[in-house]
Amino acid sequence: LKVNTIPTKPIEGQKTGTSGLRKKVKVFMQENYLGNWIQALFNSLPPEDYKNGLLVLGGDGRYFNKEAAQLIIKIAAGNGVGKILVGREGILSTPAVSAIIRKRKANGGFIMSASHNPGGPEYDWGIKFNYSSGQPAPESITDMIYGNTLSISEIKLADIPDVDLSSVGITKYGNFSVEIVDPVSDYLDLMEDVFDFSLIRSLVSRSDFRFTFDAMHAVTGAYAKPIFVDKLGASLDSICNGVPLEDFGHGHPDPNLTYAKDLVNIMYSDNGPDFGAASDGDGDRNMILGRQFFVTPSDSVAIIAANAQEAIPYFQSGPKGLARSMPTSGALDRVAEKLNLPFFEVPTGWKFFGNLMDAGTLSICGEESFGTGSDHIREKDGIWAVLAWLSIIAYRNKNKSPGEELVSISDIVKEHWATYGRNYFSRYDYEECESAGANEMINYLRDLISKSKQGDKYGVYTLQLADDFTYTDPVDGSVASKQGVRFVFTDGSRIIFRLSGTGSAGATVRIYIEQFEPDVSKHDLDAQVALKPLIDLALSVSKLKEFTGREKPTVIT
Ligand code: VG1
Ligand code: CO
Repeated sequence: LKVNTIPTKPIEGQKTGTSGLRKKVKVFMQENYLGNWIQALFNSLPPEDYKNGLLVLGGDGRYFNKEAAQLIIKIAAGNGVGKILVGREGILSTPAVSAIIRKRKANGGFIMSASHNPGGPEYDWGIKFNYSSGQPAPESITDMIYGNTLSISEIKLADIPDVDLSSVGITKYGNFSVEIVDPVSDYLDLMEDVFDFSLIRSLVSRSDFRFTFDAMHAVTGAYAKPIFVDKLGASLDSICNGVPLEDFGHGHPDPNLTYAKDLVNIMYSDNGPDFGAASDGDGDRNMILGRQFFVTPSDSVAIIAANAQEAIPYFQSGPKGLARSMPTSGALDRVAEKLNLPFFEVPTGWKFFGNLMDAGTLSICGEESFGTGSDHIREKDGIWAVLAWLSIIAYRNKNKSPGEELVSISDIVKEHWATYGRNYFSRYDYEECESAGANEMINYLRDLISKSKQGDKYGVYTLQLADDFTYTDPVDGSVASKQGVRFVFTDGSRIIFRLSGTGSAGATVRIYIEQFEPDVSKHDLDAQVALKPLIDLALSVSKLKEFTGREKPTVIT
């Protein structure tokens, strides 16, 4: 194998955020931009992690993935990787990459995606590296990659032709080989191990249960038909926007109430389906809707955890432990308490769950940002969440004869609230603010918490604690600081502020608002109504309008 050494120079700003490196496509298309980062990654890994090793490569089908795949394959070969497994047409969802790394005992893998960010020549591209147990690379590695991007001087590029990604099979180039794999089969095998597919089929194929899944023209388009239609008996027309497109059909593939508007309209129409779900660009997020009913992601993970043991074979001996990211509501905490399970609160971003899973103390976890998953892999998993919900509903209805009224999603959620209380939750996003104002606001809040003390009054609320969240990983002792400014009040209410680490332009401010309501007679309020006093408090405490000039959020979930 001939390897060419291409001279290069460092390029500023290649620091990884919450989940990989994300920039506008045009930034990635600059000469050597992607090549520098990939080479810096190899410069950061110990040689035994890749020399003659096995890596996985795939992505969400967005614009620029095909060119990027060819470059990544050549740099991998140039650095002495033995074999690379690539999803056909460059397609692999994030959860599928994690599953394949684990199943094939690969050293790691690349995911070409900017997740829920829009795609196309004017929009975003991104790259993420996952490690040998399928988890996103820890900060110790991503920091080293960043360091190496600042001193890089050459890229090692194998002199091989572009690889045909369109059909399954192995091609050898000296002692390097490329295997194109079906994007679905390993992942589907895993789902069949985790869930009872015949139980789910008994629900999905009922004539009195209507299911709809919106793939948002993103990567789950490749998975939805083989899984929901071919395996589980859903009708073909239950899949919407089921073909992955390079620009996601001009959409914003983020499954929430704002960007998945088509699905929301279907679910809130008269006589809509019983179950609606959507997933994001790379297939790791999910939104679950019942008929005229929205399940918040924070409630979703709590309800899955509470019902997992009876409805999902993978959890038949009960989950080992539960965890959520800090801004996610405390609904899951109450389930952990009742089931007497170990419980963890980690910073935003899936990479913090992996160590706990590897240590055997965590099975089910989630984030408020439409991320739910378990230790079957080391990423959040959109289709897994849909299958988990279908399992719970199927289990609850398995003895119902045709025509008998089925237990619905809203019945299950309301029952859960009656048992555990309801954690009202909402997130306000202010996207693409001026960075300077957003940073000043966070600095102002940091200053405020340093001066505040327990017992301070904030309107009707009394302060329990205010801090900038710090997490010490119980497994490896690593510390992540400045993970979000939080005000926790004595009744358990919280307001939290952080800046997004996944945007590609300006700064996105996120405000998270939560209030616990034990009283069943107050569980039927609209979250915006129930939380109004706290939302007003969050806006006034942060002086958000003053700092950012924004009157209204761009997205409310
Ligand atoms: C956001 C979410 C976070 C999630 C991350 C990656 O990060 O808040 O919970 O883990 O996206 O999700 P941030 O820093 O923008 O708040 V995905 O679907 O992009 O892999
Ligand atoms: Co995603």
